[in-house]
Amino acid sequence: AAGTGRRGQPPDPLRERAVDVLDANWTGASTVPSRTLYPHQWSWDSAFIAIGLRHVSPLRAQSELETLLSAQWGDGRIPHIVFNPDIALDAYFPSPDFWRSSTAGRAAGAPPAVQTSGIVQPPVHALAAWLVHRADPALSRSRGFLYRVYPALAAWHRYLLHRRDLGGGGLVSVVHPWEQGMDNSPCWDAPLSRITPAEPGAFRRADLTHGAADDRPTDLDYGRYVRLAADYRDGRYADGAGEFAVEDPSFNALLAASEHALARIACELGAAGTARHARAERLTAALVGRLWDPEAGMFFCRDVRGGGLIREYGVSGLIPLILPALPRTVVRALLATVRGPHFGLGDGVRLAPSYDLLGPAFDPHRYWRGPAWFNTNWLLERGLRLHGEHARAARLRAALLDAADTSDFAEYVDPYTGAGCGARGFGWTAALTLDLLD
Ligand code: 9YW
Repeated sequence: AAGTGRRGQPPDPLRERAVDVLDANWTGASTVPSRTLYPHQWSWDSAFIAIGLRHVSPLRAQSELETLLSAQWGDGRIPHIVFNPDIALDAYFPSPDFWRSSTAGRAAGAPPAVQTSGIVQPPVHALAAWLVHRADPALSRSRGFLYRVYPALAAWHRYLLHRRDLGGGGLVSVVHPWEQGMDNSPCWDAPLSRITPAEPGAFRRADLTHGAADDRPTDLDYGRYVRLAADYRDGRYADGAGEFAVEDPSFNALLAASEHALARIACELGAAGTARHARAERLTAALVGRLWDPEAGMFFCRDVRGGGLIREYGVSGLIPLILPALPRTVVRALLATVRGPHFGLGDGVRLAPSYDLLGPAFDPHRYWRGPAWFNTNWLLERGLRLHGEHARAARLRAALLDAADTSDFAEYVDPYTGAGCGARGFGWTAALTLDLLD
């Protein structure tokens, strides 16, 4: 696509560079988040990547989601990683020989021919499928795209709602910090502190070969991640028994948004979407009922195995802004928190940090403990627009485009300086740049 402008416009250099990143990360059937750090297919990355790819190649965007769904398990779960068999085992840890999906996951219906992880990631997929369809409805209809993905997406949501309501209040629990996607967020510190870490000698981190140690989770974090994942695997990926179970605002808000999208998909296929819209509204009400703290004006995580609400201001608690049925009082209070001292959006920082600027654990460079990420800010931009905050949304959009440009599509950036951290040429950063440009 290099050198071509959109709709007769002159070529936009940022757009061309974003397209180049997605081309470089494309493997033929899906897109890797990063050639160096993450050389396989990741679940929520692929959803965000498809949302951007639809502006370049709706066909590739459809394939991205179809490839992911072809690795779905019989119980409905969409695994967080689909491994590329051509990549060396030691390029990423934990590798397929750790997860052992085709044997340990057999009872849960893991596919026999493709290797995957056994945990999940946030359900952005139905939202992505709907947006991809809308980019080229004629192509989508001619390929039966929605007709084919709808049952898989419905089974995915069913898995989450039926097997993962570990708190019994109508919300989904994550059973590992990697499932929520914000790996080392301070929100996990309390529930993780109860987990006995795996022995340091029992595994070898591959991430430190490509990423700076100061920008990454610590060895102690990794010991606990490994312990939790190994226990889940050794229990044959059955749900309910694990020591870690947390209801997270972002994960559940994305499920509700995707349930609204699934309702639209059902309508497009000639069925009624009413029951799905109603379910999305019930999820929204459960989010408010179980995770909203009116005094703080914030959604918090709930530690299902322990101490109730975890009063840490993680960016996850702002993501419910994407929901249309959020009560007006909640919207108003949440918007004040976005602008207030904990996140400082538009007043101190141009991009929302992943964690509380005032929090004792805040670190502007360490992964999900402070840096600003593009996917969470893209979601916030949508939320601001949805609730009529157009000027704020426009400023956030401009800041995102600027940060993507100057950081060379970094994985995350210092929220104060915009300096890039982690991998460059990062998949969802490039994809969401394309979406914002269109
Ligand atoms: C890891 C791929 C993934 C993202 C997660 C992010 C990181 C993997 O990278 O996790 O090995 O730490 O936290 O959200 O999907 O980009």
